[in-house]
Parts: sequence; C-alpha cells; structure tokens
Amino acid sequence: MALLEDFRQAVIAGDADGAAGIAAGIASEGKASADEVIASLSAAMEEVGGKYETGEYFIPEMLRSAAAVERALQVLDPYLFERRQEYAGVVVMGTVRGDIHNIGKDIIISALRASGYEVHDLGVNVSADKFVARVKEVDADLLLLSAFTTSTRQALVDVLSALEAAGLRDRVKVVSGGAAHSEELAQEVGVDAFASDVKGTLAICRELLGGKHLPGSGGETGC
Ligand code: B12
Repeated sequence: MALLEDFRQAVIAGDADGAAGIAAGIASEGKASADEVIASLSAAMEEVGGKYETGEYFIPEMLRSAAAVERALQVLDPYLFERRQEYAGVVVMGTVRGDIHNIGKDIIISALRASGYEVHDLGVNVSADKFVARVKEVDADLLLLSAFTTSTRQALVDVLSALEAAGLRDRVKVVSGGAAHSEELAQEVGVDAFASDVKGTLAICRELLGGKHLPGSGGETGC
C-alpha cells in the first residue's frame, strides 16, 4: 500500500505533520490493518535506530521520528484496534526506572484498552515503589513492564523484589516486553511471561487471567 510506504518515509524523516496527515488518510481509507500500520512504524523506527547506530542520526533526529509516530498514533488510535465492550481486568503498566522509551508501551496500552482492560498508565522512568503502590491501590490483575534498553535488567529485578516485600507477588501476574528485551532476560529475572508484539501480549494477558473476569466466573467488578 503506497500510503504505508509514505508513512514509513515520513516517520524516518521525522515529519510529524506529514505522518499525521498520512495517518488520517490510512484511517479514512480503512484499508490497512493494525498489524500493517504497526509493522510499518516499527520498520521505520528500526531504520531510525540503525541510522543512530551508524552515526547518521543523533538523539534529536530520533526524537523527531518518535514525535512523528506519537502524532500519527493520536490520529490512528480510534481506528487501530477493534473495540470490545466486555470487562477484561485491571492492568498497571509503565516503562521501568532509567528508561524513557514510550512508543511501544503506548501501542500496547491502546490495544489493551480497546480489548476491555482498565489500564493505569504510569508513564516512563517509573520506580519500583510507584509500581507497587499502584498495583495495591487498584488491586491490579496484571503488571506490565516495558524495558527497552539492556541496562534496565536491575530495574525489573527491583520491581519484582518490591512486589515480594509488599506481599503482592502472588496476587499479580507480571509481564515484560520491549525492544532489547528477550525471553531469556524475562526468565532470568523471574517475570511470569514475556511478549514481543501486540498479538502476543493480548494472548498472554488472556491466558494469565484464565477467564477470571468472564461473565459467570464470579470475578467481574463491573468496571
Ligand atoms: C525512538 C528511540 C529513542 C527515543 C525514545 C523516544 C520515545 N518517545 O519513546 C529517544 C531519543 C529518547 C531514545 C533515547 C535512548 N535510546 Co533509544 N531508541 C529508539 C528506537 C529508535 C525506536 C524505539 C521504538 O519506539 N520502536 C517502535 C516500537 C513500536 O517498538 P517497541 O518499542 O519494540 O515496542 C513493541 C514491542 O517491543 C512490544 N512491547 C513494548 N513494550 C512492551 C511491554 C510489554 C509488557 C510487552 C508484553 C510488550 C511490549 O510491543 C510494541 C509494539 O509492537 C530504538 C531502536 C529500535 N530498534 O527499537 C532505540 C533503542 C531502543 N535506544 C537505544 C539506546 C541505546 C538509547 C539511549 C541510551 C541513547 C543514548 N546514548 O542516550 C537513550 C536512552 C534514554 C533512556 N534513559 O531511556 C538502543 C537500546 C540498545 C540496548 N540494547 O540497550 C536502541 C535499541 C537503539 C540501538 N540500536 O542502539 N531512544
């Protein structure tokens, strides 16, 4: 689809107005699926990351491309994911301490909200204590941790230790994901599951809750 290629180019060029305009075209034509749009923007950001690695781009260029994606996602949000009415559960999500990447987190949050989850977005650079306090406050079913740089390993461990210390580790399932994150790292730090994309995340969340909030299960809260 030509629009998707134009979209990719606008993101790489860091052209926020262009990306938002093309996103509006994609939404009104309704021809590209969420998978295709996310694949296109992920490929663009992959290329931006490549340009950063080779010294062609620096932080300001990466920030411009990220801003272009964010503007486009604001336009696309109502169209991207199929909306479901049923209540699916309570999620707390954020990017761990020391890490300020947010695009992947925001896409996952959009998909979860569309799928009926009540999501509490704590933003980026979130401390272990803040995660734990919110999990307790909202009695979360799931805690989703975004970690995009390999240096965030300790931050993941800190969240799990803080949950344990607060006596909450058995009450909430923890899922991690994000660029530069892997199944091996997830297993090593001891989260319950790892996912690398939207589909995988939705499937894992459903599986971990095991139908807890489905009608007739006795777990609905009516939110
Ligand atoms: C944009 C970007 C930035 C922007 C972020 C802006 C923003 N608003 O987010 C800025 C310029 C701030 C930035 C800064 C830095 N960055 Co940067 N950045 C990127 C870049 C190019 C794109 C990331 C992105 O948005 N991808 C698109 C989204 C859609 O994909 P995603 O994040 O992977 O998310 C998907 C999945 O991972 C998953 N997912 C995401 N979160 C979660 C959570 C859960 C629970 C689950 C289940 C799934 C899931 O679903 C998403 C949708 O499919 C990547 C390169 C890359 N290839 O990813 C580097 C990259 C992540 N950055 C990197 C680095 C090194 C840095 C800096 C340290 C650079 C520096 N020298 O200062 C700083 C770190 C700052 C900090 N403290 O966090 C490295 C990390 C390498 C590593 N192994 O640690 C990368 C991989 C680039 C590289 N190749 O070197 N960066």
